Amino acid sequence: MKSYTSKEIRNVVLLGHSGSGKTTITESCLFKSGATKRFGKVDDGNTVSDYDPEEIKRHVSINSSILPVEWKDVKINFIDTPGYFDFVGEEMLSTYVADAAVIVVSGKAGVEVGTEKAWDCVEKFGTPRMFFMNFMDDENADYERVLSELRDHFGKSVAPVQIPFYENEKIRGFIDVITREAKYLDSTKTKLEPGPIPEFMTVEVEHLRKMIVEVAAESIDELLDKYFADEELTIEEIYRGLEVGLLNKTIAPLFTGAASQGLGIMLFMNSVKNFIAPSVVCRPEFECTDLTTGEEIIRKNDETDHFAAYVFKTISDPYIGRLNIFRVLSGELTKDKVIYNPEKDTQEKVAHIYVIRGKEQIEVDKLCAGDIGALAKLQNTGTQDTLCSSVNPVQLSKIELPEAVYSRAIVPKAKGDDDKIAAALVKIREEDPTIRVEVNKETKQTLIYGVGDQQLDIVVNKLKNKYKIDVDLIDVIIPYRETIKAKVKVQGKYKKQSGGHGQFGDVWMEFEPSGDMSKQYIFEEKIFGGSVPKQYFPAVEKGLQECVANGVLAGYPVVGLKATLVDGSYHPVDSSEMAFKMATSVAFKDGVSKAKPTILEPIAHVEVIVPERFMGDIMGDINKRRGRILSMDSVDGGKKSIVAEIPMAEIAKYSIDLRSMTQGRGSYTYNFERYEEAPADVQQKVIAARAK
Ligand SMILES: Nc1nc2c(ncn2[C@@H]2O[C@H](COP(=O)(O)OP(=O)(O)O)[C@@H](O)[C@H]2O)c(=O)[nH]1
Ligand SMILES: [Mg+2]
Repeated sequence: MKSYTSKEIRNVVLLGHSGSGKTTITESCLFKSGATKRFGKVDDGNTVSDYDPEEIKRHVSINSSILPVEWKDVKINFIDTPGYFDFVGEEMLSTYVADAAVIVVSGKAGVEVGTEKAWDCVEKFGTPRMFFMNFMDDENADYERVLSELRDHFGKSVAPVQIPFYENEKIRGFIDVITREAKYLDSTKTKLEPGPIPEFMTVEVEHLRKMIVEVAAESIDELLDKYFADEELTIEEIYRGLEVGLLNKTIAPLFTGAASQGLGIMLFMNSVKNFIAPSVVCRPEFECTDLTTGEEIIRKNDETDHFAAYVFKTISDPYIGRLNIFRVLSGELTKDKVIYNPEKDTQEKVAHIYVIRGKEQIEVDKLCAGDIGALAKLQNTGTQDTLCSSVNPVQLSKIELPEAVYSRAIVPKAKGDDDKIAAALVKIREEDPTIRVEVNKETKQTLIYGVGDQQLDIVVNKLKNKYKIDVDLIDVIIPYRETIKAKVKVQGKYKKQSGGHGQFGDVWMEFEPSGDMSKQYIFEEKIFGGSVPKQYFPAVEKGLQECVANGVLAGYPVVGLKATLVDGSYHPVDSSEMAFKMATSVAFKDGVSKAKPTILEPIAHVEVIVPERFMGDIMGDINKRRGRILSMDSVDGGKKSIVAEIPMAEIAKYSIDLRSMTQGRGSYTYNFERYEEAPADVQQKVIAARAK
C-alpha cells in the first residue's frame, strides 16, 4: 500500500446499534474498491473486520477494527466498532482518533438505543457526523419514517443527500440529490444503472436540493454572496460548503443503501471523499502537554512537525505477541527509529511499521501525520499511551473510559491455575482497558469487573481458547461484618490437667461497642493487684486479635469491639501465654454471643443516570432494593441523576437489571460508603448461607 499524506487521508469511525450493518458496509467498501476479491458475510464469519474467533463464532463484532479503503486517490481508514453496550470503550477510543463519524441506522428498525449512544459519543468528542440508512432492500424498510425519527432525535441538521425512490411500493433506485443523478436497480436487484430522475420525484428532489444548497451556502461567505445574487452554485462549491457545514456540525448528511447488496456503497465512498474534509483540515492540530515545560502546546497534523502518535487499541495474542495500533498525530514515523513513551518512560525501537486491514498486517516504510498504523513487539506500550520523539516529549490527554461496575469472581476449574489466570488477565486487560481485576484480600476471591456480562463472558472464552485455562464465574462474596450492641462482663477459663504440668488461664473481660467501626477492636486492661501478671497481657490481646477474624454469628470479621481485661487469676506453674490466649477465646465466644451480636452489611453510594421517562421505574426499583434516595438532579442531555444509598448485596447484578429496565439507556457508578446493621431477615439469610 502506498504511503498517503494527511491531505489524502480520511479517518472515519462507523458507529451505531449492533446489527445495523456497520461491518457489512466496510466489507462492501473493501470489495467495491477492489481491495478484496470476495464479498464476505458476517453470518458466514468471513468478513475482513470480524476476524476474531469470538466474532466468527457469535456473528457480531466485539472489537474495533481498522479497514483502510483506497478510493479515488484518497485513503479512507474506516474504523468498524462493535456497537454492543459492553464494548463502548472501543467506540470511545475509536471516535477520539477519528476525523468524522458515520452513524449507521437500520431503515427497518429506525433509531435504536445504539443510535442514541452513537450520537452521545460524537457529541462528547465534537466529531463531525453523517448518517447511513441501511437495509433499504428490506420489504419493511421505511425511509420516510426513519428520516423523521432521525430528525426528531437529532434535529434538523439531518439532511438527505441521497434518497430512494419506489415503484409499486418496491424500491426501484436511488437519487443523488446534489448531482441530480438517478440510479435504477437492475433485474437482479444487485446492480444500479443510470437513468433519468422519475417525474414523480422531481419536486421532492428540487426541494431537498434547495435545502442542502442553502446549508452549503451558509457555511462559506463567498458562496452566500453568490447564493443571494441568485447565482447557481456549482457541484464543487456545494461540496466545499457541505465540507465546512459538516465540520461546523450544522449539517449531518444522510446516505442510504443496502450494504449486503452493495447498493449505495460507491456513492457513499464518493461522498466520504467529497464531504469529509481531509484529515489535516478536520483535525489540523492536537493539544498536548509538553513534558519538558509542563505547558499545553499545539502539535500540527502535518509531516513537518515533531513526531507524536496516540495508541488507541492494543491486540495481545499469546502467539503473535502484542500489536499497538495508533494514529499519528503529527510528524511522520519511519523505520529504524527510536521513539519514546513518556507514560512508561521507556524508549521503544521501531523495527517494522504496518498498516493493518482487519487481521492482515501490511508493511510500509513510513506513516505520515493523520494516518493509522501499528507497531509490533514494543516493550512497554499500551492503549492510551502517547508515542513521541524523545527530544520533544509530549503527551495527549487520556479519555475517561466507562466505569466497570459489573463484577464476578473468577475461579479456575483446575487447581493451581491461579497464577496462569493472573498472567492471562494482564494480557486480556491490555486489549480491553475497561476491564479491571482485583484480588480481595479478605474473601481471597479474584474479582473481575467489566461494563457488562457479555464482556466478562468473552473474557472467559478468551481464557479458554487463547490461554487454555478453564474458569467459572461465580458470585462475589459480600464482605459482611459483625459487631455487638450491648455491654457484658464474662469469665473465660482454660484449664487442663493432663499428665505432667497442666494449662491454666483465667480472665474476666468486658465486651462493649467501641463506637469506632474503622477498627476491629480496642483492647484495654484494668488489672489491679496483679491478678493477671503483666507478661500475659500481650497473649490476651493476641487471642482477641485472632478471635475477631471470625464473628460468632456467621464467621465474618468483627468490627467496633471494645474489650477490657478487668480481672482473672493464674497458676505459678501451669499458666502460659498459650493458656491465656485460650482463656481469652473462651471469653470472646461467650461474651460476644451475649452482647447482642449483629451483622453489618456494606452500603454503596450509587449514582444512576437515566432519561427522565425512566425515573419512576428506577426509583420504585431502588426502594425494592432497600435503597434510600438522597437526591435527584438534572444532568446533561435531558437526563436525570438519582443519588441513593443501596446495600451492596442488592446491586451485585444491577448493571444487567438497569440495562433491561432502560433498554440500555441507563448507567450508574457506585462506591462503598459505610457499614450498616442489616435487617433481621437479611441477617438470617446470611447466617443460613454461611452455615452451608
Ligand atoms: N437485508 C440486508 N441485510 C443486511 C444489510 N446490511 C447488513 N445486513 C445483515 O445484517 C446483519 C448484521 O450486519 P452487521 O454488518 O454484522 O451489523 P453490525 O453489527 O452493525 O456490524 C448481517 O447478517 C448482515 O448480513 C442490508 O443492507 N440488507
Ligand atoms: Mg459489526
